[in-house]
Amino acid sequence: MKRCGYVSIIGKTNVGKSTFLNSLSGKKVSITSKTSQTTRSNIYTIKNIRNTQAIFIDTPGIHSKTNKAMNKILRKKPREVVNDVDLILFMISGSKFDELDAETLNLIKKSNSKKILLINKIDLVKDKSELFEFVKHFEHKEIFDSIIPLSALKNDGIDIVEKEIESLLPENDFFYDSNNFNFQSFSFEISEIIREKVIRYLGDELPYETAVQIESMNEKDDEIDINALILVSRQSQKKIVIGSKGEKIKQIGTSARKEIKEILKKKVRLELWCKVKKNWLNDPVTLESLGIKN
Ligand SMILES: Nc1nc2c(ncn2[C@@H]2O[C@H](COP(=O)(O)OP(=O)(O)OP(=O)(O)O)[C@@H](O)[C@H]2O)c(=O)[nH]1
Ligand SMILES: [Mg+2]
Repeated sequence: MKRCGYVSIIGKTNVGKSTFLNSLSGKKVSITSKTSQTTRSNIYTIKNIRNTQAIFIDTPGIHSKTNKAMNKILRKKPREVVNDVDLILFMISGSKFDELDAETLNLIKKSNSKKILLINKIDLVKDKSELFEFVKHFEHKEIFDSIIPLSALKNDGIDIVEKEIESLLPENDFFYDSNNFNFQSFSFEISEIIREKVIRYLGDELPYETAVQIESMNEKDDEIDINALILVSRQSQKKIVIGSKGEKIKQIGTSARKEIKEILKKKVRLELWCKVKKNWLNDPVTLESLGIKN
């Protein structure tokens, strides 16, 4: 008997959704960082678990409302994959539960999909009895088919989640022949690798006001030439991205090039430029060109 279905990962920003998806997939599918609002679109990947095929969707984390167009679009993304999926993995961090978690829970509660509560980052919970009380509180609510504490970062508990997914997905033939199907475009993947490095090197200074646009890509048998733009909203931010004597943008480029080279197993020439584009977070045309769209 085979099983197959769609599984969305939904939760507040920064709880570890993308880290979990990468651990479970055994490869890097979605970029991660210690700052909020890292994931900006719904990211799909397939994982075959014995006789079960799960199509996972990582979503941008729920964050506080602002007036920026980008935030409005990002807040809609999880809502797109609440109803038409077979299973929702609702993730929270440790035994903390705040208004944003409550808002996210309200969002998924109405869905008819099966639901698992993933309590992530248990490696940071010192008093495990706290966790026990917390789980008991949720059991009474009868929202979830299962409650699993785990640590995505330490790869602890992922196998239990897999087993639960196997038991909750419906009987179906596999939708995809291969589990190597690429849902995201190649240029999107490259831009995400660069954006991850931008956030990691500058995250605390430039919270989420940067984006990466691929200007050109020229791939040959044994090498690839990439030109990419790092977009910022203000001149002062451009200075931060470039750094003194260009050292920051150089670090970002070196680290991105290394990762792209490892994936493609070919020589990579990467040219990075930083450009000020005022108000890009509010400009639907720029947002759409970055793959951030309704
Ligand atoms: N200690 C600990 N840290 C974790 C764990 N899982 C994820 N993290 C860290 O939490 C931070 C956020 O992880 P992400 O996977 O980017 O979080 P996310 O939920 O995808 O965030 P958004 O894309 O903004 O919604 C990163 O610094 C991760 O390394 C965990 O199990 N334990
Ligand atoms: Mg994420």
